[in-house]
Amino acid sequence: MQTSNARKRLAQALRERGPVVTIGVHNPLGARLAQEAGFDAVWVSGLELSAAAGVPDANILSMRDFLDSARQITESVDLPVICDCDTGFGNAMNVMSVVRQYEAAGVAAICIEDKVFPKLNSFAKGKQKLVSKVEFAGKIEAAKHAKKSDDFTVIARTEALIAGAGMAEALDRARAYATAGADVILIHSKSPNPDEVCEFLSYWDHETPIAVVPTTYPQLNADELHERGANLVIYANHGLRASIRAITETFAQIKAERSTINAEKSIASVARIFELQDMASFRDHEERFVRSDEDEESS
Ligand code: SPV
Ligand code: MG
Repeated sequence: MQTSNARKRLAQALRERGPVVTIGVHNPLGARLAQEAGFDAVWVSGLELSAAAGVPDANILSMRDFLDSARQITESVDLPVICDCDTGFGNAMNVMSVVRQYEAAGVAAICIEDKVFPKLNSFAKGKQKLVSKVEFAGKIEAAKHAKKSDDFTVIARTEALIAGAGMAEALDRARAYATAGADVILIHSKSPNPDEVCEFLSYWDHETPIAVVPTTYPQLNADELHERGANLVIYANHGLRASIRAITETFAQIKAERSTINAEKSIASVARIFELQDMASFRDHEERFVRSDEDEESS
């Protein structure tokens, strides 16, 4: 169960400048696997939530859809939960409502990005349109104004490099968002190598911690990114990609062999599912609390 402790832990780790290493999830099962693997936090990915629903990552799912998933995940793990909130689902007023609801749901952090609504996933071909710097700074100030706890983290993500607006624009926006009160700046990049992100990090001259999403540039590990100035490293979608590969192969094998005899060797057992559902404590509680008149008569 998520508590204010998890929120505090994340805020503290960021104050100590990390590295905080987090992995993308879209449901409580993924979050439990992330917790078991020892990640510092989970990233509730808009791409993963959308893909799991079978729709593009383009604000097809609603804020309520995202929030419902965030709440379920928050209730299932002790880890800090960092939620991708796309553009904040509207203008600064929508952002205020988002912050109030996500904070009430117990999440540790939200991330909003400086693109127009509806957004399109950063790796999708097509125009990536930015809102103005002043408009987005207003959204960050609104988020900070709406939050109740000092430990609730507001991450401002600039898509300037994604939109092809250049390094100077990315830095200018990041500085403006830091000045507006963002707790973390996320610099996103779709470059096939870490050079532009490292260049950004080398120029960064604010105290505000930096988050990176090394999806297209896996050449540097989390510690190497940290050495270059990144404080929060988000492996945004690797669980989803691992599961797509595993399910595709297993389904093909079972279909081809018309049997599960070989597939059994490479898939999780039912006992493992029960473990992840915390079946043992369920059965323990069932034993203690579920009673009937027949039990009474037989005792
Ligand atoms: C997500 O995981 O939804 C993200 C990261 O926002 S990305 O897919 O790289 O845009
Ligand atoms: Mg996203």
